[in-house]
Amino acid sequence: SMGKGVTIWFTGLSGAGKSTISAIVAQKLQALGRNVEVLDGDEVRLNLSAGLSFSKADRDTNVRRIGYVCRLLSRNGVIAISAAISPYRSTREELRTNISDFLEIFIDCPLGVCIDRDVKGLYARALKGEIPAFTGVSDPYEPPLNPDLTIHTDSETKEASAERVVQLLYERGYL
Ligand code: GGZ
Repeated sequence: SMGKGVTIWFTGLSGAGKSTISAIVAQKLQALGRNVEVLDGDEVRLNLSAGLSFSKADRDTNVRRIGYVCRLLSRNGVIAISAAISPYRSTREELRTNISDFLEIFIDCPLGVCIDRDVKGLYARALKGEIPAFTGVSDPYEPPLNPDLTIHTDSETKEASAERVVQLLYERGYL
């Protein structure tokens, strides 16, 4: 149903928990009767951004495409959630400028913890040099300097993290 739309922009390393938190937040918001769409980095790269690489230029293109879709959705009352690494600070800042209702949420998890988790085995491969330009290993990640919220997935439960996101939406008048 209708309500004020907003773009929730998660940013963080591979394996930090962006997809997990997004899915829980989406479920909670849907339970409140809101229309929600999640644009997951992984999923987007199979569809909207099929064929893009992990060069800086292609990552920026990917992030701008996701931002464009989020803008269209959120200006029409949808809560649009992005869960892409989006490693570059200035590209994220560009989105904040272009999207009128925009919340940047840092999914902060130490690289060592992401490496230990290594859910998909990508870090092991990246550390062996088998995946070039892997974020955090051989490619940059620029953490936000002034995010609307920081989530520490190594020290709080995913339920508590998701609840803090919902709380932020209440505080900012989107719920
Ligand atoms: C980072 C990579 C790379 C490289 C493949 N660097 O944890 P995942 O597997 O499922 O999610 C990661 C995903 C990152 O794509 P994004 O679209 O979110 O990145 S960006 O915002 O920078 O455009 C990871 C996988 O793709 N993956 N190669 N080199 N992550």
